[in-house]
Amino acid sequence: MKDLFDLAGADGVDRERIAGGAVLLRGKALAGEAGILAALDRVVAQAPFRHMTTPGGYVMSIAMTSCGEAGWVTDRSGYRYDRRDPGSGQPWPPLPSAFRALAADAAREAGYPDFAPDSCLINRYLPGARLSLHQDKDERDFSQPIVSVSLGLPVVFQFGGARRSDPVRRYPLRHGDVVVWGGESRLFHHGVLTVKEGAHPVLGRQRINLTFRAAL
Ligand code: MD6
Ligand code: FE
Repeated sequence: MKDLFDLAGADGVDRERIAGGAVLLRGKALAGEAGILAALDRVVAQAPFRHMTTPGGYVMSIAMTSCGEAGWVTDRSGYRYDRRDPGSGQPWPPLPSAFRALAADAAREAGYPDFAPDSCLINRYLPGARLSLHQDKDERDFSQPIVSVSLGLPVVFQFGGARRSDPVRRYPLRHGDVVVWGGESRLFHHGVLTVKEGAHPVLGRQRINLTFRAAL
């Protein structure tokens, strides 16, 4: 669905408004790809991916880790942001400068010049993993957007509305795509369909999603 907001920037990145306050920047992460992937390896070496348990007792199909001042965690007691990695008891690795630069640049391009993330949640999907419709509402300040970076295998992103029963639209997300999301759609329901079997030329048999948040 294209509208008047859609245009290609000087860098050739295609901008598509997918809802009020939400913009899809196709291929935005590609220019800095090598630096992002090197930083990702360093974070994961320090804070490995793990499968967390939901408050209801289900083990998530997505493996997660975080970096920044706080990381998103879930266990039997609930969802929250925690300043320490529950796996190690240590603080999370700091936000790499390459991560911070990409998040700030994408947010600015989408109309959020003051985005100051203090957390990056890193999700790893192997083929068969999915994320059911949810709202991101554990952050303190909903005036700040979320910046979401897709790497590796493609997936279909589902984007609904304020109510769970609202109609859902679907957007394919590929390696390097960035979604910036805030304003009137900040609390809209969303999720991803099951990642299909495949092998990405750079990342292999997985999809990685980075979501930057102002959590604390
Ligand atoms: C994913 N993303 O793309 C899951 N949440 O793997 C999210 O749940 C998400 O992409 C808030 C804002 C952007 C997102
Ligand atoms: Fe989310």
